[in-house]
Amino acid sequence: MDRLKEKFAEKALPLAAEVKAMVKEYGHIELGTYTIDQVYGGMKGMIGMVTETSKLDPEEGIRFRGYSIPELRALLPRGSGGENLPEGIFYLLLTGDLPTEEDAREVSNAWARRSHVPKHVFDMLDMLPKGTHPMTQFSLAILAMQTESNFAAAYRKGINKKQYWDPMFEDVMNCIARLPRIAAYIYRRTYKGGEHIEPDPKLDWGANFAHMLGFDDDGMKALMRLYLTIHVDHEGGNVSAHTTHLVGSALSDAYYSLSAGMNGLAGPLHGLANQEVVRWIKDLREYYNGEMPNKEQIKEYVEKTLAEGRVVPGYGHAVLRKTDPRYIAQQEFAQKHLADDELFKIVQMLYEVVPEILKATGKIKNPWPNVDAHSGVLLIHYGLTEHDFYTVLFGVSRAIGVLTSLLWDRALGHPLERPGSVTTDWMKEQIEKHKAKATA
Ligand code: CMX
Repeated sequence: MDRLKEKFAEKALPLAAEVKAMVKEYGHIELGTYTIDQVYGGMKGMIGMVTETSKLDPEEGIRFRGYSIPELRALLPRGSGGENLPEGIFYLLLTGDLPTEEDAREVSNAWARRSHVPKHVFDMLDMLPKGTHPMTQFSLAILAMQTESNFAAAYRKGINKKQYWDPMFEDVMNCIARLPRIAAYIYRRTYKGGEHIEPDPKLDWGANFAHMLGFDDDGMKALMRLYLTIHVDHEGGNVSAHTTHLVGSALSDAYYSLSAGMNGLAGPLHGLANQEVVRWIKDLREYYNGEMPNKEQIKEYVEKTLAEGRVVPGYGHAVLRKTDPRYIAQQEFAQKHLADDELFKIVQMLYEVVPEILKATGKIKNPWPNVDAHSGVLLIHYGLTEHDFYTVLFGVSRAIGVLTSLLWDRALGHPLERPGSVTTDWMKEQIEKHKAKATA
């Protein structure tokens, strides 16, 4: 067994026993109540699952295994260019421990060894119309890799449920290792005439991804490491994480589960918002004849967007109530590397103007920018201008969080997920009963 797998087993199996005993003894303890508002409102704030890898605080933002983004920027191993290696955060999410440089290097090497994508995946992609959205291609390619699932093969043969985590570990490692190659293939076939670039196994995971996309400058490699690190995980309830968890709860393997999760990430209220932000800014500029807009014009355009019943992409969040620390991390990167970039200046102006307008509506719970408000401007600066591709980059990173979580689900023996549902007639009956009780 490799060192990382052994370490995972050492951490996960005792916790599985502990959780089982804990639920047996304390399972009856109540955690809170919930309201009709929450049931109709997308279950926001209702505790409904356990996710070991990260926890989101509305005011402070995400903590990965207890560490905030500013803390991790200081603590995780770095690549050249100063940005953290995504391999490091994977190690942290998987084991709960901070990695050494050697640990991160081992993950890099393991992923390089496991990165071979079966030919039929490329053949399948080549059959799709060129104009197929990159997220559709990405989800299909992940699904096409299901032929490789160790978990599905082991289940078919017959496997003790205590061993589920073992083939799932293999699937998770293999799947993550292959995603940059698949994503780069989609990018090159869609936008670069199908001229593909072979991987360079000497490079770390993020740098190799930039290389296969066709960007060999150090700035883009550093950006890719940052990008792939900060997008990994956002606790369990967001659409991509929850979908992966839900589908996986039927013992669907890592490929089925991740492909489903990516279909959720492809929605404009979730990961697709990163492409929508760039489209929206482009439209804004066109509206003002391609000129650099001033704050008054931006204000006018935001108000026009709201009046048309549309959302301002990149702003708001279902849990966060402050500026997203992932936005701040990207803003700091921009201030360091592209302070004079025109698009960055627009993004900065939006930050000054949008929150006040959203607050004034009186209904938007979080007027502050989220991660997607900033990522496009950085990518465009380094030449990755094809914004329909941006959510695939998000997906490559998000796979790390949702798949490590899925592995923990299998190790801890999480069951089939099956919440109750009711009809509006049932709800009306409850309201009548409540009213009768109040007047009795
Ligand atoms: N622009 C305009 N209206 C917004 C808004 C925004 N940025 N954010 C919220 N609202 C609206 C909602 O649509 C809702 O309107 P109705 O009452 O008319 O239905 C109202 O304000 C209340 O919404 P909320 O409780 O504040 O927000 P939700 O938890 O329902 O939704 C989110 C959260 C992210 C979907 C929403 O803020 C939004 O649509 N933002 C723009 C899209 C975006 O940036 N998504 C990316 C999120 C991060 C990610 O997952 O990647």
